[in-house]
Amino acid sequence: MKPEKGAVAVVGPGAIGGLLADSLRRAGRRVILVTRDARAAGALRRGGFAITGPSGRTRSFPRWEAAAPRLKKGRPLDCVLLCVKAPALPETLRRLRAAAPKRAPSPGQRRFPPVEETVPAGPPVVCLLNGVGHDRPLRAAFGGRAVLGSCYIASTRTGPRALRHWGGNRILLARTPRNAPAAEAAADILRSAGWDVRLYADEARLLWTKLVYNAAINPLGALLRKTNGEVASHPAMRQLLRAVSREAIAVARAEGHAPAVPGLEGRILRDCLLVPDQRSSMAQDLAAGRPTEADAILKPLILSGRRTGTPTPLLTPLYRMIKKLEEELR
Ligand code: KPL
Repeated sequence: MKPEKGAVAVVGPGAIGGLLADSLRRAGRRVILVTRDARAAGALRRGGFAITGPSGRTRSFPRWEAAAPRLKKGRPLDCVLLCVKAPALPETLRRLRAAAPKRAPSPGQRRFPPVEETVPAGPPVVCLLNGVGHDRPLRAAFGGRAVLGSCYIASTRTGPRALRHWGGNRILLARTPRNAPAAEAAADILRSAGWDVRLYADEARLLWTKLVYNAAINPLGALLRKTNGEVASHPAMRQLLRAVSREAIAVARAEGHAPAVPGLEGRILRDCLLVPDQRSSMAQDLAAGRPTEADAILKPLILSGRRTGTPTPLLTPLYRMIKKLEEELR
């Protein structure tokens, strides 16, 4: 007999989390949305949210099961998707640790590897955060259940309860000797909801490739208040996009994490043109007065540049300008 599909918790149902939640629900999963506060949870329970897909068709999903600010102890889960932004991670980890969900493996089901004493056994915890530097806290919190990854999905929050998915459906997950069963289980769950999931052995390279991608696209769109397509189409902005890409690629190479994608500079440009109306997550955050991911995306590249003697004449001022605006808009 086929085991019944268990529930998936989506922590941070924003532009990416909401999209993943919607796809899992349509694939027949019970999905629990975990929001920052009780008010947001209440709004989702009552009103749900609407998603406009790449074809322009809008679907509405009212009546979500939302549990804020934490998951109930002992609720059986097949997977936890951590979709919060980098600045919210420390607080989110504290909340999750306080109510770590458990799932006892049933006979015939994949077993999860032993984890640190302080960490209860449980479902894979997939983290699709932009930037680097979150690997340690995640492994400290979840041990071999932590699955780090990157997604190449263009999605925008167009209103408090509305999302727009412009395109892209690739998710890369790192499968290491320590987390292999969790990574494989998570990949199966996401694939069953229609995502193009690839497992990749070199976690650092996977994260640094997305780091370069975000460092090139996000700050420019945020500072210029332009969509990714506008940045890539305007001759002067495109020149800058290319130059920032080259700078970030040089830093990643010097750090020993050469991009996993050949010709990344051209790929960045093409991807921006493929989803011309998408605003980067940093542009969305800055416009909404939220803290951006500059410390997780730009700062590590600047520090690495200093360490390896790789100049960062563009990344450094971009970082400073974003931080200045962040401060002013707070
Ligand atoms: O990851 C993104 C982001 O906005 O953070 C991309 C894929 C670059 C889309 O803009």
